Amino acid sequence: MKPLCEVQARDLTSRSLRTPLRSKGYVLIRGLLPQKDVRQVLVEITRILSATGWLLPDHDPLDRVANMSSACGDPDPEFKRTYQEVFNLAEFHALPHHAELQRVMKMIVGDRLLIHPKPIGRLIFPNCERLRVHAHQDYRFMGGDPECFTVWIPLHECPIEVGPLQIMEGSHRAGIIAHDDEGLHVPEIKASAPAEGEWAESAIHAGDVLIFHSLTVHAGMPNLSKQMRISLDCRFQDYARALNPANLAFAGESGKSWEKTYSGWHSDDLKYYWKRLPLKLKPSKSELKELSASAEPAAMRERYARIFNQLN
Ligand SMILES: O=C(O)CCC(=O)C(=O)O
Repeated sequence: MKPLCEVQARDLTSRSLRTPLRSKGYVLIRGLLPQKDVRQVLVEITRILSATGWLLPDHDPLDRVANMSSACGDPDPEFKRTYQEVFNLAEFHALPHHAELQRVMKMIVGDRLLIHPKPIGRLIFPNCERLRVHAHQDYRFMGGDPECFTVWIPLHECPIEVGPLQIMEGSHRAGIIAHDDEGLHVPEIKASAPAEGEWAESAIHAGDVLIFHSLTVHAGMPNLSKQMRISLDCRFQDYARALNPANLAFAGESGKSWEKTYSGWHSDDLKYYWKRLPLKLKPSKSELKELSASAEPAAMRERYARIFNQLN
C-alpha cells in the first residue's frame, strides 16, 4: 500500500501545498481543522441518522454503529429524504467556510476564492459494495474550469477499514478521462481505462483534509467496519475562472431550493453569498435561456430552465 503524500498543518507554506498538488494532483493536510469544529457537524448529522433509525439505538450515535436493516444510498428514496435533512443543516454548510480552510484554499487558488455552495455529504453504510463511490474525476460532474479543487473532510477517525478516499497519484496529468455511464447511476472510470498512476491511501483522522485537483482520479475504499462513514466534500476555485451554473442551483426534478434549505437557519451570513461575487458563468445566463428553449432532448431543456429560473 502506497501512503498518501502528507504535510502537517503547522508546517504549511504555499510551496509545501502547491508542489504535491502540481506533481501528484493532491495533498493530505494533517490536523488542519480543530477536532471540536468537525465533531460539532458530526453531532448534528448523527442526531438525524439516529432519529431516522440508521444507527443502532443501544450505542452512542457518535460511534455511528450502523443498523444494517436500514442500509441505503443514493438514489434510494429513503436515502434522499434523510440526506435532505442533513443538507439543510446550517453547520453542514458552514464547515467549508471554516477560516483555516479558507486560508489554505487562498494559498492554492488565490484571493478570489469561490467556495461552491453545494457541499456533498457522504453517509456510507458499511459492507455495501453497491453504494461505494467508484473511480472518477470530479471535473466530469462539475464542468466549468478544470482548475477547481475538492476538499474531502471525514467527520471522524477514518482508518482504512472504514473506507476513506483513495487517490490515483499523478492521474490529473492524463487530462479528461472517459467515464462509463451505461446502466450506472453515477458514471465511473472503468478499471481498464488508460490512467497513469498508482493508488495511494492512508488512514485519515478527524481534523485532516484531503485536497485534490478536479482531474485527479479518486474513489471511496470499501467500508469493511460496522460503522457508517460520514464525510463531506466541497469544492473551491478562483471566481474569475469559468463556473458551471449547475453548481449554484438544484438542477433535478426534486423541487429542492435555497429557500427550503435556508428555512431553519438562524443567521443570514452564509445565505446566497456567491451572488455578491462577479462570477463567470459558463454557460452564461443568456446562453442558459437559449438552451432552455433549444437543447435536446426535452429533459435537458427542462434542466436548463430550472437552473436559469433559480439564478434569477
Ligand atoms: O466520499 C466518497 O466516498 C466519495 C467522495 C468523492 O468522490 C469526492 O470527494 O469527490
